[in-house]
Amino acid sequence: MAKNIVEKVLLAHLREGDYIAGKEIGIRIDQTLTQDATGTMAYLQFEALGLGDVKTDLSVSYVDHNTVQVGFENNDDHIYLQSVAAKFGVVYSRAGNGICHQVHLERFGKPGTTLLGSDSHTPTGGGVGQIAIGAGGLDVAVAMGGGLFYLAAPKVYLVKLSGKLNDWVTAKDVVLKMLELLSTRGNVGVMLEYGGEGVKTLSVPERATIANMGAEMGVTCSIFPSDEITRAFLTAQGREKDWSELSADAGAKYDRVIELDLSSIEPMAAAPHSPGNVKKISELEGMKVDQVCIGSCTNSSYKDMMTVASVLKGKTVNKDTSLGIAPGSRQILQMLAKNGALADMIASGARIMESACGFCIGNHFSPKSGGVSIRTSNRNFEARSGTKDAQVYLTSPEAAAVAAVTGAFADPRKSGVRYPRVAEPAEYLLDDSMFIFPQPKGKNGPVFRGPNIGEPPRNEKMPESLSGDAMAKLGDKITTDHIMPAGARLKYRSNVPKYAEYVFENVDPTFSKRCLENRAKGVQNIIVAGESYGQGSSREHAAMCPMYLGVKAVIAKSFERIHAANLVNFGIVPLIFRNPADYDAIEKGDKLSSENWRAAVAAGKTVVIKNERTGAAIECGYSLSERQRAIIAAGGLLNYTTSK
Ligand code: MIC
Ligand code: SF4
Repeated sequence: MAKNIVEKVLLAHLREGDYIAGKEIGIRIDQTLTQDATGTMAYLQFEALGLGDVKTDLSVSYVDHNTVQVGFENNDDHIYLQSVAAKFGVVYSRAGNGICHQVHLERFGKPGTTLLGSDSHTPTGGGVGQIAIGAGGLDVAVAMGGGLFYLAAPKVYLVKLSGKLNDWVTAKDVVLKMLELLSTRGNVGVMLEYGGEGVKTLSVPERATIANMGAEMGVTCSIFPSDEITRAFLTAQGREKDWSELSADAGAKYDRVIELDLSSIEPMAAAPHSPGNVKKISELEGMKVDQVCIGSCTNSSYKDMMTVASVLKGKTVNKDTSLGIAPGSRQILQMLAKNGALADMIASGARIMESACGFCIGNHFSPKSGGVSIRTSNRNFEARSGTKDAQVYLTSPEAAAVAAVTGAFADPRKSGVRYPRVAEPAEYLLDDSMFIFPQPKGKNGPVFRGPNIGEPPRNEKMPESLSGDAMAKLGDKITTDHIMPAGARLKYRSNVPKYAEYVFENVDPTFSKRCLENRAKGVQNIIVAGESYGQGSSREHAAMCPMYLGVKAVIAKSFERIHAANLVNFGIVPLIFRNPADYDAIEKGDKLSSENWRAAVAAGKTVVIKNERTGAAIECGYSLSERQRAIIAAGGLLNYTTSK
């Protein structure tokens, strides 16, 4: 039978289950990646699982998220990661080598393979024809140990591209257009497959930009065919041997087909505070801009940087605007340094930042109070930049560079600047000296653990009954940045009791303290939320820290995929209102209870929650496989896996 690309790759990796849309399947994972902010916990859990050396074809540990090294904690984490990588056979990418997704695309991504990463933008690998999926650190730890990764067999949407992008219109605008079409919610369980004649006009880094921001739509991943353009990219990276062809069979079936004419797209921007709040740049023209940040795993490729350099050449950044640029990898930074583009950037007044996540995760470069910041990254959630009332817009590097010079939003097509046509290089600069490849056994020293590095926490077994307080009543689209802020708090990622103090810091600063008081009294904690709870990051701390605070259930109208899986992994039950209107039947502070909920979940039955204040009986369901229900009963995946 004719197969689409997703089916081809998934069926080749299928090890458990029947491939029927919506049913759980277990797939083999060929490659894994971790980054430092999720990685310390992932490797601590990997150690706790006691599975010995990694069993994948390739596992890479990147240090890219938190490289500011304020205080000892950060650097201690890096040394831990380096020593644990050496011990278990993981490649270590040192701080300064670049952002995990960009570097992985350059040096390791391989068409037709599966990649699981403890970061929600792992799907960037779809640009080179990988089924690349973001997951919590514990899922990645299990995959490193040779365990399967479980997901629902997806629905596949074909995005059929035609035409060609006009000058100044970019891959970022394509994906912003996709966000306008699909929005940031309601796409759980979907994989996007890009096809059509228009694909041939897009380079691998452009495809990667598009695949990267599928994460913002909540799709599991996005994948492009592997064709002659892919071959040329891999050849330029000195890896032609990694190339293989990957295309859909004629007559392949899809659950939905979305037609998109590239020539009809205009320069776009995502307005505050959601990547789905898409506008045309022409609607924003003239708005003053205080800050511009160019980089991140979405838009920091060689072409992105060369285009920006050429817009900036011979000009000075507007006096009221501050410009920061972070090239995505050391490969790119070295190329810019050699060909003079870096000198053009510096001469314009741009502040060159490390090749790391930096500004994107709110680690530095926070805008002024109420400031307008244009960023080429993928998320503009409230407070993520480190400034709660900042107004963050997401655009292409082209539009961002033009705004840095003019000091205001400007349609780049009307900027008067000649469009810089940058070709993909025939050869990239190859220098793998900032990777530490694992040595043969017996050559590795002990694992280093600084004082900030604690034990990975475990949950207790699921209690027989639920009886607790609704500690928070939240609206729709609560992101993991709302639940567990990163930025300045990042350095506590390996210290859960400390990090847990900041749960919902920007939403309800008393949440953590109140939960701990309840926990001490033996009262359970419950979170109530609206639609699409847990959008955004894969950070499992958004489940792990609430677990530490004694949260037993989250009742929401709907959940996003990675966060729901993380809740299960830490033994918190993601309950879904059977009738969304019941959301109104609970208020913050209400006492909620459910006798025998453990038995109900074990049997796959409806959980009935009683509101003690009103007497209302609220029916809740869940979207959990039998395996997941067993994990919850055991109090999380760590308990479940070690007991097996
Ligand atoms: C993000 O972009 O939100 C992050 C920071 O990369 C996260 C991972 C993390 O919180 O460490 C993600 O996307 O998964
Ligand atoms: Fe890093 Fe930002 Fe990409 Fe997350 S989205 S991996 S913080 S660059």
